Amino acid sequence: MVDLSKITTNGKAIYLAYDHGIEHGPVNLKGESIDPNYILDVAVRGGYNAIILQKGIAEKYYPDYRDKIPLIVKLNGKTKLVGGEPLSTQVCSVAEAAELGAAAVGYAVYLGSEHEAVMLKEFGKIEQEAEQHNLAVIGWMYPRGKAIKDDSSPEIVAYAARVGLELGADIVKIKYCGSRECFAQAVKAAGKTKVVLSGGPKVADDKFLEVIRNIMAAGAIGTAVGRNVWQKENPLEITQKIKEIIFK
Ligand code: FBP
Repeated sequence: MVDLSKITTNGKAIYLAYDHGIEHGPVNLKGESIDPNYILDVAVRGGYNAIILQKGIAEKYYPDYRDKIPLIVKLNGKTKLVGGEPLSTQVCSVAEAAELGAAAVGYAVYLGSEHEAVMLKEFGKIEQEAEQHNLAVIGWMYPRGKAIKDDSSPEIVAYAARVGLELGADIVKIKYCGSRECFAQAVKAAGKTKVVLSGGPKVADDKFLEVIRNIMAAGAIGTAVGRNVWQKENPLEITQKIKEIIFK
């Protein structure tokens, strides 16, 4: 198994996700969060285990931060401008990510989409190449598309986690399914693949921190969230609160 020590602390992790510019467009990057330097500063000052970027931002901004924080490059992406069944294909190779200084690569699979097979195939290839470069692979395992009635039901979230294990992901990034108990089932389904939480739209601090308490009690290793940190008035304050739960 790949060594995750570069992107974990005592087996636990807090990652800052910032690949939203492509997924959601700048509408979600309100105020200072439009500036990649602002986010990278939050990540460094907040003591994050890694920052998650697409290759364009990594190329232009990460060189100044290379010694300060590990990088996770998200290898595929899609805009929200296309209708129909979700398909996100590779826009960056594993070799390019390694060249950019990545410690790990990420890839989203929209399970249940009519295009699922395309993403599963790419994921398999990425796994193989990442092993050659000694990089960890993080699977954004997101059930989505018209076949998926409820993308955060306990069954579907556990299914997504399990697919990550079956595909060889080192870490899966999954949505919350509503309770500590059901998340524990997803962690169990993921087996030796580690589990991190994917955040979602901004919610009140108390609600968000309760979710983090639940996923950690369920056996997750941490979080890979974006909006619930950098859309907050004080991203460093919420970061501290999240870290107190993850690393306690
Ligand atoms: P958030 O914590 O802001 O939800 O970020 C996690 C993430 O997976 C990002 O990496 C990605 O850009 C975004 O969510 C995708 O959002 P959506 O679920 O709306 O496609």
